[in-house]
Parts: sequence; C-alpha cells; structure tokens
Amino acid sequence: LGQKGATLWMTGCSGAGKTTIATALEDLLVKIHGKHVYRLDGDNLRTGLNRDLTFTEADRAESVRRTGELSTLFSDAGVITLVGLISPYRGDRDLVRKRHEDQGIPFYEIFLDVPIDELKARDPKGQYARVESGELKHFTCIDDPYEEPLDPEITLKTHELKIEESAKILLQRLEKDGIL
Ligand code: GGZ
Repeated sequence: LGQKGATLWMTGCSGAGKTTIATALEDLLVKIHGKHVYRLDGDNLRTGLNRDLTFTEADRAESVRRTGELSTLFSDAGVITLVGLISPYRGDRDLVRKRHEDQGIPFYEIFLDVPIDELKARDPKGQYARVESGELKHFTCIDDPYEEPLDPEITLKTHELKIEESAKILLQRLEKDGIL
C-alpha cells in the first residue's frame, strides 16, 4: 500500500556534488514521478539537530548515526530519503547500512568519486583555499581521513558526468529495483 521508501546515502569529499546530485534527483522524483522525497543534508543538519557536534572523529560518527536513524524513520514511512553527508568513516556508514537492513529498508551507498585536484579546482565555497592557506585544519580528504567505500551500490564520477546524467543513473536504479 502506498509508496515504497528507500535511503540513498551519498558519501564523498566536500564539493564532490552530494547536495547538487541530491537536489537534481529530488527534482526528477517529485516533478516527473510525483514521489514524496526528503533531503537530509549534513551541512544543514549541523545548524539544527546536529548543532552540538564538531568535526572530531567521535562527533562525525554521532552525526552519521543520528542522520542514519532519521533516514530509517523517513524511509520506513515510505519517503525516498536522499542523504548528503561526507560520512568519512567506513565503520560509521556500515552501522547505518545495518540499521536499514535490519529493518528491511532498501539502502544505497552512493560514492561520489572525484579526484582531489578536481575538488580543489571546483572549490565552490573557497574551503580548499582556506585549507591551503592554513586557515582551516583537519579538513576531510586533505588532512583528515576519508575512507572510500569498498563495495558501494553505485559509484558516480561526477567530474565525468553531467548533473542530469548522475541523477538519471540513480533514478534508473530505483526503477530497476521496483522502488519507483
Ligand atoms: C570536513 C568540514 C570541515 C572539516 C567544515 N572537514 O562543503 P562544505 O564544507 O561547505 O560542507 C561541508 C560540511 C561537512 O559536513 P558533514 O556533516 O557532511 O561532514 S561529516 O559527515 O564528516 O560529519 C564542509 C564543512 O562541513 N566543514 N569543517 N574539518 N568538512
């Protein structure tokens, strides 16, 4: 009965395109497929639910855990939940996957795989420049760890794809799996 939910968990370095791809996909899902979609963005959550958290390893783990709990609730309610979180640690992401699997909720780990030189060239918010100048420290993928997914459901090399192409790949996967 009703809509089937799923969590699409986008992981990758700052500037890899998590928010951009999620927004493009949201557009397709809502406008073309009339689906109920919700976007959970790490950056935004840090102004509310996660505002007590910093960028230490422990706080990042907690941010991933809370967001994972949220995504299971939304997806369980039948919403297609699009998460964009750097989520740099494999173990944290695996725990979120397990929470979904234990509850029978479809979970897709989507790795936004972009070379670091490309990220530095994009630098939409000037973060990488601030890291370079020493103003910003412990920045993921530069001087703080990012553990690449070993077996993601989908890998998107967003520097080799148009935004719409990346969104389409995700959409087609949801269609193939009977979620749309
Ligand atoms: C990584 C940081 C850091 C550090 C601030 N490391 O692209 P942005 O810049 O504007 O958005 C990023 C956001 C990442 O938050 P997440 O909640 O997705 O990260 S995590 O999953 O690791 O908890 C980034 C900004 O915060 N930012 N300092 N040191 N990103």
